[in-house]
Amino acid sequence: MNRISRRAFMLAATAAGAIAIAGTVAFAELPKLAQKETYKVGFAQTESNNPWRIAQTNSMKAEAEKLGHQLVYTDAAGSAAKQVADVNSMIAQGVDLIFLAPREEKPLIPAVMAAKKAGIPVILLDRSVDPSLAKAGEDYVTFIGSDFIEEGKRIAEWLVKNANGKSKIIELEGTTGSSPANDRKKGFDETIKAAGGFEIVASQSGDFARDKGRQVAEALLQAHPDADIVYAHNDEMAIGAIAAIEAAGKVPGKDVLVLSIDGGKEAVQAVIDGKIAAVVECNPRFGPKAFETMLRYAKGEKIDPMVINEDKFYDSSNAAAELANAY
Ligand code: GZL
Repeated sequence: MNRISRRAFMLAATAAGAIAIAGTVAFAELPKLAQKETYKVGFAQTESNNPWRIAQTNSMKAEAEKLGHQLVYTDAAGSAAKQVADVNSMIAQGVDLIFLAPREEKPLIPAVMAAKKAGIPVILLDRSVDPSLAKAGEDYVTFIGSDFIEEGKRIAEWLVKNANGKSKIIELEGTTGSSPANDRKKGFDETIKAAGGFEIVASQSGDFARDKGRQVAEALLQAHPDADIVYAHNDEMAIGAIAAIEAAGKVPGKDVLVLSIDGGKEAVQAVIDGKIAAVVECNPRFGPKAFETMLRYAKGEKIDPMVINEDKFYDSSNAAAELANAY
């Protein structure tokens, strides 16, 4: 404290709503964002291993460029530990705000808290963190993304109406510990259980990946030859499962119903081709809403704890008409 007295610093820090602890300042309140022409913002992406993530990244980069903001982009290549390091690097670079798509709900908590302590606001995109460990409006500004429980519920409700006697489900889960995997399972499983007449014969992670999804589907189809439904938490695993079903000498859409979430062009085309029965969209085009939310926050507007993206629904009734709009 050689420039100003310690007492003056403590008074200033307290007035700013921060708690001065043992000489360092931990922000008790959410860091603010000053209004200015352009910003230096971080986007800590979890990985780029599928069309959904690539579409999300492209949307963020395009919007940043359109608005003239500097984007510090990192790709954690599927490692939560690297994603934490990526966020810490952005903090060290002194970015104004961080957009974070946390790979898993718990390991990214230290990164969220480190940004808060450094006085840098965080907006969660697409995936969330464990709400018992960090809260919107207190530790980060908001979560922008889909309602994953609703996505699982919607695909289950479609199945209940259209199963036509099929009832034995293989569930291909997304990345273990991620909020989309946790909540798509919760929404689907609870709805199926309440409806009655179905059995989830196996449920295993394919890590949101096409080849892992195919391998897991192959193993589970062999272990459960009576399975006649595959519910995949994303298109990549659904398309992998189609290959597994065909490798087993069965016809997707006829012998085994395939259900998915994401709604990319390849999956919507598979609906047209009769290989996927239904897909709930999970819109990856975050750019406009992400930066709009950032600017609203800078203006001091109250931001809801969750800013939910609306998701479309595709089945044989609308897939052909909607294909052009799919990402
Ligand atoms: C969902 C997103 C998921 C997609 C997958 O918001 O986190 O991650 O559904 C992607 O395709 O890997």
